[in-house]
Amino acid sequence: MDNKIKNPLLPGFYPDPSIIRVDDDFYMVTSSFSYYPGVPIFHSCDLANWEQIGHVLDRPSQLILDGGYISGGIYAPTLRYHNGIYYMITTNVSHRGNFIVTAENPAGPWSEPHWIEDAPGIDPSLFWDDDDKAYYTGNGEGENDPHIWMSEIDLEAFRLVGEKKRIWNGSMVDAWSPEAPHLYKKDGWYYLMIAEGGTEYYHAVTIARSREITGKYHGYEGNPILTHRHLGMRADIVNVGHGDLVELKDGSWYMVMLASRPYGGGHKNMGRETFIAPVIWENGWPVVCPGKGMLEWEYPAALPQCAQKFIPEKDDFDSSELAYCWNFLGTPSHNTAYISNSCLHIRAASHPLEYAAGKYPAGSFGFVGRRQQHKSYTVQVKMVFAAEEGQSAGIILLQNDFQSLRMELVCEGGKRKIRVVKGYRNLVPVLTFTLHDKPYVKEICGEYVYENKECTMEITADEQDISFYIAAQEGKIPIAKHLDGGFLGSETAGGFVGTYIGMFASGNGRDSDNYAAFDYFIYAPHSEHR
Ligand code: 6LW
Repeated sequence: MDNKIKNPLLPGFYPDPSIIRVDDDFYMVTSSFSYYPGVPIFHSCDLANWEQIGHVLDRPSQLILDGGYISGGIYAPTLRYHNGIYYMITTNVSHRGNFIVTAENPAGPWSEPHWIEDAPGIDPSLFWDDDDKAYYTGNGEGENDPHIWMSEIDLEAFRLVGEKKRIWNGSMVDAWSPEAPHLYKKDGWYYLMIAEGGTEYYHAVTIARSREITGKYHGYEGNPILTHRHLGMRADIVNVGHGDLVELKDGSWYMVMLASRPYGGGHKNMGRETFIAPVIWENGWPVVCPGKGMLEWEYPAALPQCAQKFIPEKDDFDSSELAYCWNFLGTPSHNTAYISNSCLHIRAASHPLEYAAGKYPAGSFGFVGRRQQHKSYTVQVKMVFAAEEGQSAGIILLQNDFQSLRMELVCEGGKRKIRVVKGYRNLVPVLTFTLHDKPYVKEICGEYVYENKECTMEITADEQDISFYIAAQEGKIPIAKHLDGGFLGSETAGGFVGTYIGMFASGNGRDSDNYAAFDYFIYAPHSEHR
């Protein structure tokens, strides 16, 4: 039976994974930034096959994203379980900082946020000692004073107790961005595992240990325990870091972590994804990827195979609820989108998707999208949109607030047309308008006069070679062919997100009650993940 554990474990933009085992079940969460609902949660019983069981933050009261930007919102969640309760602790960098939600069932419902006052920094984590006392670890604020701190925490009152203690600065004298601290206890030692080097090419996982929970923590002389920084920027897998450990029932260990797959010129269009590696312990320290020293594409099965529900390539929008793979951008409002008659209706809300920058008042984007999970794929949608003057709707490859590629049915000067638009922040000043002090370029890559309201749109991506077509009576018509998708990589875009493939409708600056109706959406990968 082929039940290998394959990397990436969660392909596409799923960074900062955190994992737990509860008896025979594994659960995992990842960051979600300004996408809504937030913090996707997955279940597995064999470590190889994962199924999304919901989102931890699925109500507007749990996830306020107003005023943020795409790489704001929810950072690095930690998932833990103690005495029958599931805890998810994370940071909303756009609203009030660090908070905890709890649940009796990991599929939800999860509680309202319990905000942790006076807890600076990001990447909070929780740990319970044998005496049931709970501890909070987090990273210190500020570029100039990077460190990891800890405090006892009262999880009845959800507040920090006693003094905050600095426990480690990282493994190197000039350690950069010590973050993602997680505590574990094994054989009488407290292990503090962190990420270092920043979340790009120099990313690494390092570890320290202490006999007392509050320290002193001594760094492992063999640090880092995992990195790909020495493989160069064009390696198959880069950015490896930000890990969390899990112990199986049989006493074997694994680490999940984030990493990226650059392609087509070293571009990381899929952002940071979730990977896994086996771990053994030698002389009281973990050895990750024993005998190899780097992540591999697959590992032998850890456990007997469990049934997995495969996500179909085609979504006909037959269910009244959106499938878990779909996200909004920013917190939606009640009328952002709805499903009826097996169609997803998206309101042409005020905000142009041309640039999604700066402010995310609830409901400002008419956008529903899913992650790009493969290097090469075909996407097809069938859409009906009675575009009124200035309005547009269609499909978009959205990297961030400034970088996107879309095909839209637009009404301009009383004429309907289909066009492909490339929007990007240009570092070289060109004749353009200025947004947030940075020049922003909008390039029309192809245009086609189109009187119809109904349109079948297709994107094919052969790695970075991207083409847009519509299906018309005359056959398949190319609107723009062989565009270079490399600018959708997170290394040029900056920030923390990966590319989304979405359906959108926009009033382009003017709010409206007009909806675009999407009959179906097909996402068909051309090959396996790697
Ligand atoms: C996250 C930090 C990081 O909070 O990137 O890779 C930040 N590590 O730990 C955003 O994902």
